[in-house]
Amino acid sequence: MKDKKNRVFLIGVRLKSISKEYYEESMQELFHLADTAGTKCVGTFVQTLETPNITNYIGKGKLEEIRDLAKEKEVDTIIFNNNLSPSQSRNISDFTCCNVVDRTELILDIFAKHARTKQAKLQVELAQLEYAYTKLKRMWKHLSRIKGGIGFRGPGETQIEVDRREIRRKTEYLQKKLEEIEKTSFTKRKKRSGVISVALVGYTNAGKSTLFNTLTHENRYTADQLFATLDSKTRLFPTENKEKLVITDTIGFIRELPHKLVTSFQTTLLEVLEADLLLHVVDVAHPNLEDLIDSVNGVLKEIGVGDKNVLIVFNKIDKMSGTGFKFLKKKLTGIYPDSIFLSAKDRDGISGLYAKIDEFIRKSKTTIRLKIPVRMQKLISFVYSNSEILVEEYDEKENAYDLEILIKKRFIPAIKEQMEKEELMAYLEI
Ligand SMILES: Nc1nc2c(ncn2[C@@H]2O[C@H](COP(=O)(O)OP(=O)(O)OP(=O)(O)O)[C@@H](O)[C@H]2O)c(=O)[nH]1
Ligand SMILES: [Mg+2]
Repeated sequence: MKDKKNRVFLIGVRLKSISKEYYEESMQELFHLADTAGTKCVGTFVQTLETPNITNYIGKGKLEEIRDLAKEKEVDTIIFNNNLSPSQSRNISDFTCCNVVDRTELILDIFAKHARTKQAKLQVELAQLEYAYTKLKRMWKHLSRIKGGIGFRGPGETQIEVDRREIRRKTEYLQKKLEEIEKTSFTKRKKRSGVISVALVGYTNAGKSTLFNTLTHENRYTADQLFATLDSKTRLFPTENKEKLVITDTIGFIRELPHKLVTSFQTTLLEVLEADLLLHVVDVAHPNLEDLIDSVNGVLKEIGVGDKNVLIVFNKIDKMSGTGFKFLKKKLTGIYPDSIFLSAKDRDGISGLYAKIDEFIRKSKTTIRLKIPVRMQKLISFVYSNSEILVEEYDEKENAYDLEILIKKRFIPAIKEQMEKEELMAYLEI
């Protein structure tokens, strides 16, 4: 979907177990995705089924209707709100003479369109390969089922094995390249490890980049599009008590994105993994915001974010008004006590965010005194690179540094461990 606008149909199969409202909203999201991908939607079809049709995903009658209308309306691509198996894609494409794209492929297309940096491009390529690999795996399962397994070693399998090997080889190559890029960002992150770091996370289009710009006076690209941001960016931003802080804007999440694809962005997401505080940005005007919060929490869990400090930022309050909003605000504050309401666009409520961040900084750092013998070089360099030295004296008698430092509380257990090993606990004053 590059130059000219493809005319598309959007197709969804709602399983009976899923509510109508939820599904309608998810079709709305598909519409937004299709629009972001640069297509022109000229029709939408939704069919409710007990289970998807194995051959065509949707019913044959519906597919006939789609085929006839596609011809009449000059539609060349049909986009599914579900993920299809390779054989389903092929069957539908053969029957309708249209290009068939499933939900994940559409998202990957947007990723490819929006990738600017080398890192983002590599990550997208990796994600595409991961998805191709899963599809091949499903195709192989399907083939072995229809051919009956025993004695089956036909060309189909051989080709799939060759393809799988090729994909694996390329995946490894891309991972290596990404690791090289990661080495440089690791050095940058290490340099900042004494500074409090905050990462913006949230559903795509929640307003993360807008908030990033508001806080840092940067001019990062923002748009009413899904996945406008693919690469992460970190900047210093001053707080009211002049404490140094870095903030990172990063890729948005979306529900039902296959697990593997998220991990392709692991390098970008490292900033999230290592942040001291996460600001989970939520579009408060979204009709299904609690679902979105849950899916973001699901992705955070998947990428290995444990029990980090998270502050929920309900954004876009300028779009809300009246008693409806008053009730919603009360309800949300009840569910998420550690939350804040603001508008990143017109700065309303921003001072409340600063106050919360200042409170977090106060809680997360502490002053300690410690005496480290000069021979403990490793501990000395750890302390010097991860804290702010307030007082530094050299004790000649003991050949040790006498220090007063301001340090993040989370580093204290590591220091304690080292001191314990050398039986120097008396040298530590917390
Ligand atoms: N009305 C209103 N619109 C906002 C606000 N914050 C962001 N937006 C709009 O919401 C859309 C998405 O904003 P972005 O900052 O690009 O969102 P994002 O979370 O970075 O999105 P991705 O990078 O795509 O994941 C843009 O059209 C913004 O102008 C706000 O406080 N109020
Ligand atoms: Mg963004």
